[in-house]
Amino acid sequence: MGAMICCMTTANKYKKLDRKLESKIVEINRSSTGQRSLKSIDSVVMRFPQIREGLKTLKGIFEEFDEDSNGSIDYNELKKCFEQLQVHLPEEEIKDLFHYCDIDRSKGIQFNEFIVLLCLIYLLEEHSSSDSDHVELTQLGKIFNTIVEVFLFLDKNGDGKLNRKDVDKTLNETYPLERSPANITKIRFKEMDRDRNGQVTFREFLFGFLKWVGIDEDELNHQTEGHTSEIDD
Ligand SMILES: [Ca+2]
Ligand SMILES: [Ca+2]
Ligand SMILES: [Ca+2]
Repeated sequence: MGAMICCMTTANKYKKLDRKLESKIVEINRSSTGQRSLKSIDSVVMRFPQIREGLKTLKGIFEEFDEDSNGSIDYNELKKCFEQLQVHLPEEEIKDLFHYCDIDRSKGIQFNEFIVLLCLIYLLEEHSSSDSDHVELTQLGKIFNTIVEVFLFLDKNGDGKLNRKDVDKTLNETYPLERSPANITKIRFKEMDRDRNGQVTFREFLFGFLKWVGIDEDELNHQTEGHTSEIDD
């Protein structure tokens, strides 16, 4: 516990962002009641190919902004990325987002962290008045909306975070069998809850979900740490 004190300021900033996202999710939840297309884990899993396709588009964007092709986007590359996507945020907020998404503290935004970052920006900026400013982000919106839908499917009480008990209950209702997708999801849930407090925030969910969809294993992620890419295009 004592060791945590040194990270308090950062932790507080994370909490602030967590709360911001939480209320955003609650807001989306309220406004979308009655138009849910996901009714079971099966219907969630059936979306995976579509989500993977969307992620491929994102991979292209990631590579475009990773100017030195070292497999991660550093702070300056991120600032350029925001400029291009016409995301206007104060320096301080960009810094916070950068650290908030650099979950492995590797001093750079890797592909999975980049997806999380864009998704957060999309959610937090979505309803800004000048919609035409965010053409690219809006195009990406489809995939982010789907991810939010999955989250809402699991967030039965609609409080913007996932509780272990609720998730287990939901999944047992839909799938009582042991080797069911539900059981796999339970294991996933455990993985998602990074700080093991029994709750999964949207950020925790996003990282876990990307793993679940399979971007860590498949062709989307050919990160070669320590090597520079030999493919030149
Ligand atoms: Ca880079
Ligand atoms: Ca990182
Ligand atoms: Ca947690």
